[in-house]
Amino acid sequence: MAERQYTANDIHILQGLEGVRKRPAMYIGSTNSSGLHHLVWEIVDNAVDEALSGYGKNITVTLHKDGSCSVLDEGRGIPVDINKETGRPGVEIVFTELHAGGKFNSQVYKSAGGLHGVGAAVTNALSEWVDVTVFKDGGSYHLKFEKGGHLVTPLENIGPSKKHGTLVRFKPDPNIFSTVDFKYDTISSHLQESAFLMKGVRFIICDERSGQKQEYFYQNGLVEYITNLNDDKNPIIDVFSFSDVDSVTNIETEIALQYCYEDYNETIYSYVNNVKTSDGGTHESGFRTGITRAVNDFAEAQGMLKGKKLEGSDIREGLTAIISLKVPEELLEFEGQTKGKLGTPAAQPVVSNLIYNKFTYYLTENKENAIRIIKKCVDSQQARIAARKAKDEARSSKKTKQEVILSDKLTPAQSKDYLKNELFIVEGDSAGGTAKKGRDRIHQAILPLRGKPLNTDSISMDKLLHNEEIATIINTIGAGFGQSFDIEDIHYGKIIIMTDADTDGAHIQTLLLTFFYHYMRSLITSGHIYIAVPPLYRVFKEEGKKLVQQYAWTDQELELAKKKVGGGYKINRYKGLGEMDAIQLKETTMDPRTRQLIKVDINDPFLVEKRVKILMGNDASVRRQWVEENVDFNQVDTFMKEAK
Ligand code: TSJ
Repeated sequence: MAERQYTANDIHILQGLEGVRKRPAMYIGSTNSSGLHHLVWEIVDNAVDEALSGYGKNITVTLHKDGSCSVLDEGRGIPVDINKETGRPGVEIVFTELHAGGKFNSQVYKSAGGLHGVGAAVTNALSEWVDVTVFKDGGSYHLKFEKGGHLVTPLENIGPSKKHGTLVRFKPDPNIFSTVDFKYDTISSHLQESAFLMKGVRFIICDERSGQKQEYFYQNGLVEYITNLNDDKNPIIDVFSFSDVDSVTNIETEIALQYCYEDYNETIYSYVNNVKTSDGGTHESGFRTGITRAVNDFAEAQGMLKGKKLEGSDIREGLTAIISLKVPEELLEFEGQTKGKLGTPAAQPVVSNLIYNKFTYYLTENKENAIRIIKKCVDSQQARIAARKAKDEARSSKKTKQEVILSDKLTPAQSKDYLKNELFIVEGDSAGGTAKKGRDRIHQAILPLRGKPLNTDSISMDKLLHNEEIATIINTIGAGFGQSFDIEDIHYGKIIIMTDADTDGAHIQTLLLTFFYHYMRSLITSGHIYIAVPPLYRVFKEEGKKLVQQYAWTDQELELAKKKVGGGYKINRYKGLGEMDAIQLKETTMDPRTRQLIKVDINDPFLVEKRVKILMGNDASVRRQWVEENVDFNQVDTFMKEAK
């Protein structure tokens, strides 16, 4: 292909990509591990759109040894002909113009929701290089970009091919991201989730770094999604599922649900145009009101209620549900900081009426199942009423709360402004003592855990509940647990797990998280659980009477700290919290002005379930291995750093 002149248009485009490099977080949310993986989702979304248009059933993601990632589809291939307006090939435009994808794509439902949908140009802007090969019309075509989107090899025909499809390989720019390590588990579970949502599309992941490989293909979509989520539970009914297109709005709704015994949580995941809506929205609230009305009306008609209506929470206990909507573009509205909440008003009555009608019909047609479900709901209702009564009695009795529940291990905070208070759950008595000295006594409370009982490999969740340390945690938090957990009663706004940065510490973290996940889930979902991040190094030097020092949390920061402190420095390598004195612990790990906290943000259902299953399982060696491989103290794809 002939060389082109540099035009004003090219300069404009480079400015656009330069803008992405200047403010990456505006486009991909962050530059940590979560942002890194957004680069993959952008590319995969394009391949998925092609598959959903009916072209190509297989999508393969490969993680290469050189740190690059490639995505291959079997679609029509990105157009390579010259666009009249710009004089440039379509494929070049896709990778250089922000939001260019839509120009070519005439689908009704675009997978653009939330943070997704910013386009392949964003991945290009944030990559060291991007290599694109298009197979179509009997030929193969290639082009390559480098250093944030500079076209270094313009489109050329590189010979005949019988294939059709698109292959995009890119290497993220380490100058942009705090980590460029693609996580197999993160990508694998994202692809599995996509496969559940898009029945008939096969997703394949190959990790050439480790040799791991997995294929996901579900002909029964959401039914298999639920079955998978509940595979260690005791179901009350077979999965109930249906789909419908609303004739007025053209909103397409697909729902699958199942009730299980011995499960006191509700697990509801919702999606819009195949993108997860983590913060719910109008479709989820429609689902809630609709199913509540259906069960109440049916139970009342059967004379099973004795006058007392069931509350929504009674009806959702033990319920697992997936709600997947396809909303036409002109009706799409997202809300909230992360755009993870559907705002489309029409979705509320559409979903509410649909679930009401379908579930009422189901209950009528499946009497035995209906009775089992309603019994379970009435049990929940009675447990809720009993818990409330017990609590009221405790309140009106003479003893103050403090007298009843405070453990002698707890060093309490002085303030009664509960939501401003912080509870540090600290590994080990000795670190607990240091934390006690370093704390802000007004707002920070310290609860030391004796490492040992939590630390043993053989501990099961069941034993954990009878564990004295856990009982103390339950009492200290002050809001009950399991069925009777009431987040309104928590005594702390932040609950901060503070352990050594080693395998034992990781194990304690995961045990506690697993415990919270099962018995106080709303603590996690409403963002009250945090993990403290102690530094790994202190670099210091005494200059006369002056102490020059820098803390470092990563090896990268260590190098920076050495430079900042300058020659003649000494290094402390902290192997545990116990090696810090109270002042050091305060300024690095506890003081809100200087510490780093990781907010536990469990967003990925499969990573959570996988983690929980492994941690709850009886095989200690599998568990230990998993913890060693997966619990990374800077793991920011399942945990989110506190915004500072
Ligand atoms: F955009 C991208 F680079 F990220 C990307 C796009 C990455 C990958 C892996 C695949 C794709 C992609 C795009 N696969 N298939 C397509 N299809 C089109 O761009 C296309 C092809 C033909 C026609 C047509 O109307 O003939 C229209 C479109 C949108």
